[in-house]
This record gives sequence, C-alpha cells and structure tokens, in this order.
Amino acid sequence: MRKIVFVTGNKGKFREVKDILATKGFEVIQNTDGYPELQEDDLEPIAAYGARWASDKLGLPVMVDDSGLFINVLNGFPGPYSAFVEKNLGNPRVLKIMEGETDRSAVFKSVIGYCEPGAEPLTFTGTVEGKIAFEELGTGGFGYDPIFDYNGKTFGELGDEFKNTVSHRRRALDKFVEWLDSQS
Ligand code: ITT
Repeated sequence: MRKIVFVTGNKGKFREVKDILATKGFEVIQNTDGYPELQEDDLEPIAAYGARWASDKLGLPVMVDDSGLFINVLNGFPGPYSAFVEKNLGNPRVLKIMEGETDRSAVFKSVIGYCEPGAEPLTFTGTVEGKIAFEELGTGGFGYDPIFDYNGKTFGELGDEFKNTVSHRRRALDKFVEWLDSQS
C-alpha cells in the first residue's frame, strides 16, 4: 500500500477519501494540524495554498481537499464559505433561503491540493451536478448531503457507497491518482 497524508479536520471527508483511495491501493493517514484558508472566490487557490503550507510545515508530501456547494440561483453561494454556512446556519436555514426558488440547480465541487516539500502545489478538481431538495432527506454522508438531490434522491439517502462512485470528491481523486500513477 502506498501511503498518503491527508490534512483535514473533517471526519466525513476523511472517511470518503480513505474508502475511495483504498480501492486504488493507498493507505490514507489523517493529519488534523490544519492550514490557513485563503479568502478567495475559487477553491483552487485555497487548496493550492493549503497544500503548500502544510507540506512545508510537516516536511512531507500532503494532500488537502477544499470543497463546497455552489447554488446557481444564489450566484454560487455558499461556495467557498460552505464550512462557515454549515456551521453557523445549517441545512434548515439554507432550505429557508431557497423557499420559493424554482431553479434549484447546484454543483458540489471538490479540489484536491497536493504538494511535496519545496515543490509547486498541484490541484485536481471534480464536480457533480444536482438540485437542492425541498427538505432534508437521509442519514448517509455528511454536511450538505441530506439536501443535495442527485437524480431524484439525496446523497444522504443514497449513502456513502453509491455517493463514492459519482461524487465530486471521487472525480477529483480519479484525476489525482491518474497523475500519481503517471509519476511512478
Ligand atoms: P478541512 O478544511 O479541515 O478539510 P472543512 O469542513 O473546513 O474541513 P472546507 O473548508 O472544504 O472543509 O468546507 C467544505 C464545507 O462543505 C464543509 O462544511 C463540508 O462539510 C461541506 N462539504 C464538503 N464536501 C461535502 C460533501 O461531499 N457532502 C456534503 N457536504 C460537503
């Protein structure tokens, strides 16, 4: 098994990344030291900066995952502020903001940042399209999963095993592993 250090404090992300990368022959080790998160409109510079910062601090190759939910009718909100909104408002308040909206389309995005000490950081982006549900449904996944409707069922209802075959995180990790494989 190849080993990789994943800097994250988010248990849901760690569980998914561990499960997805296990199928590709990687053992994922969680590091919870954290990293400074830039205020940017896009997730790529946040992930790149975090990966470089953590890699230089730990003296190891590391990966990070900066992710978020982008709701089209809200001009991409909460986007890069997804963690703040989840913590301070939560799914019920997001549903309240969406009351009366007919365009419920949304995109989940995950950006994997990877960096080796002293090197330039790389980013790998994955997205999945869905709709904001009218109520919270299901107990699977984490965060916004109970309100993210993918073809008629929420990620909360569909559960980790299915989610991990189509998710934004899976798509970003596929690109990351393809790159890692091309290096060896
Ligand atoms: P780390 O930075 O420590 O990794 P975080 O929770 O602060 O953890 P982010 O800054 O990337 O992570 O914020 C992303 C937010 O979006 C956070 O509230 C997540 O719970 C949520 N989120 C990310 N991916 C998700 C997914 O697959 N399903 C549901 N919610 C998700």
